[in-house]
Amino acid sequence: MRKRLERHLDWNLAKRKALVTPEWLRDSVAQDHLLPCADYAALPDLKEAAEKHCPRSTSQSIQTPSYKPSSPFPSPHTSFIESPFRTAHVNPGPPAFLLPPPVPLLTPKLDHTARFSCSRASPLISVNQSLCSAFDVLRCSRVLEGNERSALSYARAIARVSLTVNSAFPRKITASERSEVQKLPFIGAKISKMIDEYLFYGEIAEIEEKRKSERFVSLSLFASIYGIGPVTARKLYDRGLRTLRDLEAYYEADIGPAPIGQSDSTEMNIRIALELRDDLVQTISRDEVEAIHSTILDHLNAVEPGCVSTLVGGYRRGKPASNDIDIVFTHPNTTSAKGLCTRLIARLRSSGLVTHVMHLSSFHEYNTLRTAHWDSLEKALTVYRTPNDGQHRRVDLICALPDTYWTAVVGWTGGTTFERDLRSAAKAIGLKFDSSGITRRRDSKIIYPRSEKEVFDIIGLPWVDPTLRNTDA
Ligand code: TTP
Ligand code: MG
Repeated sequence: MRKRLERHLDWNLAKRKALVTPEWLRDSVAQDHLLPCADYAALPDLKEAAEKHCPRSTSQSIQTPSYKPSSPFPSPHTSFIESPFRTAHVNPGPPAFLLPPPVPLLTPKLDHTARFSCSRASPLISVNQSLCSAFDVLRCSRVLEGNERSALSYARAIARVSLTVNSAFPRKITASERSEVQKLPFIGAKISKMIDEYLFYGEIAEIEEKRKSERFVSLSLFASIYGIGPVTARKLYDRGLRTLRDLEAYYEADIGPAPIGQSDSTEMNIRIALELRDDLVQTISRDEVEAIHSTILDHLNAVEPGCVSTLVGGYRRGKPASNDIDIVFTHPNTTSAKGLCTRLIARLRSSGLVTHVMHLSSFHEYNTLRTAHWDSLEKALTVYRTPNDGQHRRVDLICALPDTYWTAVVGWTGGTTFERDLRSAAKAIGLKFDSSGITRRRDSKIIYPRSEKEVFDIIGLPWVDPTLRNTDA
């Protein structure tokens, strides 16, 4: 109804657009070209406007791939870049098996009460965001203190309360719903009590105290430096260090000047991270993520034409700003894919785009005698320097073999609890999932999914769009 529409959109603006129903998009995708809009006008009064302003079909079709897992590799191709809130993102030509899955235009209804978070829909901003952020203080504190078990409880509670209670749609937890929440898996007595306290007072005393505690503040600060984990953070604290200044003094005294190029020791990485801290603490906008991805791809395709890549990590989950940039890439030809990361790094370094390589690991062959996967991904954790303004950014480059491309994409998209639950869900049906493949436990048979959707199918999970994998606070 016009009245209803006008609650959201000015009528004059509506008349300047082609306002159509979702069927237009669905049918256009199905027919692989942009259909005329008039028949899909959102309101009869807007039919004329829809016709007038309809985007015209160009010679380039919609580029939604037809999904043919067993197709051979056709032509070489450019990369595909994620659009923020969609899954399919294809430029012409990738080999069919490396194309993303057809986009489910409507995400199938996911069960908010499912045990594993990888079967639930976890949007970027939770309806219970401040409660999640509060629990995250305790989760971080437990990680910093080396109490993994307790940290896991809070991580699970966050993933649980982040979306909803026992209802069809995400809803803010209210006093009337607390008993429903408290029945959910992973919401034990202590967390229940905290939820009560939060509902009553709007905050949780233990968490507010923790936020202010000197130990928590210092440990968090130390652990924010790349290379400093909880154990080192505690050691530094025990030596009497409290501030960034203390840290700088300590590492400068102990280690000497920062090296250029690849650093092999953790201490060197810490030294570099401290030196570049002002740049590295800045978050990276989506535009910048895309620009850096695009530059790296140009270099990648110069090294080996025909590569494909996906921007993964928080960017893919729709985060407006990321702490680092994670890129998974491969080449359809296994031989060309091997060693690609090392070759790319050599090129990026000689062009001055990569200033430091914090870690570089090469492929390991899969050993069938082991039930655990060897890491068959080639990884470079780097510092990238933007050519325009010389800002340093953390960029993780993950090169997969074509067979492990989709498990790598799923494994590096996150979030952390989503990934953990994905492994648990796989284990529950006798499989082992990690970024470098899926193994059947009983006979170590390796299964290589031919698409991201197939990863979910094999593990028996419903498809969850990347933007709904934000299980962490
Ligand atoms: P991160 O880059 O650490 O986190 P993020 O991208 O979700 O958020 P941000 O960068 O903004 O802080 O990790 C991305 C994903 O990659 C995450 O799901 C975990 C996975 N991962 C690994 O599998 N191995 C690793 O060594 C790291 C660092 C991440
Ligand atoms: Mg990241």
